[in-house]
Amino acid sequence: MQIVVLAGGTGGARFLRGVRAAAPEAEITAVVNTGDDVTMHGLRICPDLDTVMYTLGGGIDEERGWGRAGESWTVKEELAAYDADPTWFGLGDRDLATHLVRTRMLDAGYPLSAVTAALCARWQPGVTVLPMSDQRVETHVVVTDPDSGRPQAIHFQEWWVRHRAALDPAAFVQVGVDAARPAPGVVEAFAAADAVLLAPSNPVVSIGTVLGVPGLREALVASPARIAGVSPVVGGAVVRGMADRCLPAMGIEVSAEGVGRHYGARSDGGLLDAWLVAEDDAADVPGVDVHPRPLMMSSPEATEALARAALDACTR
Ligand code: FO1
Repeated sequence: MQIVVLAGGTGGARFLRGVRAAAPEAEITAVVNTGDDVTMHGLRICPDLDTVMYTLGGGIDEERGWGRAGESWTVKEELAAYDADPTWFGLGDRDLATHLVRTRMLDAGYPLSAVTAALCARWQPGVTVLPMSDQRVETHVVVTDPDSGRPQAIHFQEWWVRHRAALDPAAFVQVGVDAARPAPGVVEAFAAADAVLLAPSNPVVSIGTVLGVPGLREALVASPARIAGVSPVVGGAVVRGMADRCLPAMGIEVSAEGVGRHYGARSDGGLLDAWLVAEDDAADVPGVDVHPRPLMMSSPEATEALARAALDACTR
């Protein structure tokens, strides 16, 4: 069985761990958001690719949901001692090795997909981890500058990490997306898929960014597989992350129904054949099979059961 999962960071990575447990014999391909990527201190950092790789490879810090377990912060402290900006972004000592290897390979001319495969050779995630694109796409957030009162665009990481998403986002812009194409293997994976899953990742800055890569959405909806999504919103609130800060900026209601309607019914030009929502969430999404299921990934067993329910919704 060939399964393709569109994923962002922490929620997407945990969901992928459940898919791997639910379908141990399947060939699983993760198509991962790279819009969060950023260059800091001269190093290329790919948060969602790393979160997927570490989570599936057993290196993730489970409590933070990003970065390495058993991390130390000596280099970060030394950088701060030099007042070397940005001091607000946490670069762990172990995590730095990933960025050093990635940056060296990128500088040598390897595409991001090849770099990711090389890094995954160490971590053995058990799924194929593909960046959405080999071309750089960076999410920037348009906010109102507190001093001048004028709109300015800041990198997503500055908005999310430095400002904790407190600055109201007027818009999200994917810088570079027009020149981007799906990474090698992405279109092929959709064409060969028996099931396609949208992880409970941020519908705007994660799933939305992946779908914004020219040609990717077309390849997804042309897949012979059924497409099932998992709501990242439970009971009108996001389970984790900052989707509730992003959805209103796009005019999307912060509800399972709102996100389901945003993705839309595949039969009506949208994405979904099926939509998994929490058992207490009513969601009327015309043209889409809505399945009330336990959505909280509160344990490996619960996560596996959720993944199995999503796969079942694809094989109906
Ligand atoms: N998130 C934070 O809240 N604070 C940080 O200092 C931080 C550093 C960081 C470093 C590497 C990395 O791969 C991820 C990091 N993240 C941090 C998480 C990151 O902002 C998010 O994982 C995604 O970009 C949003 O899903």
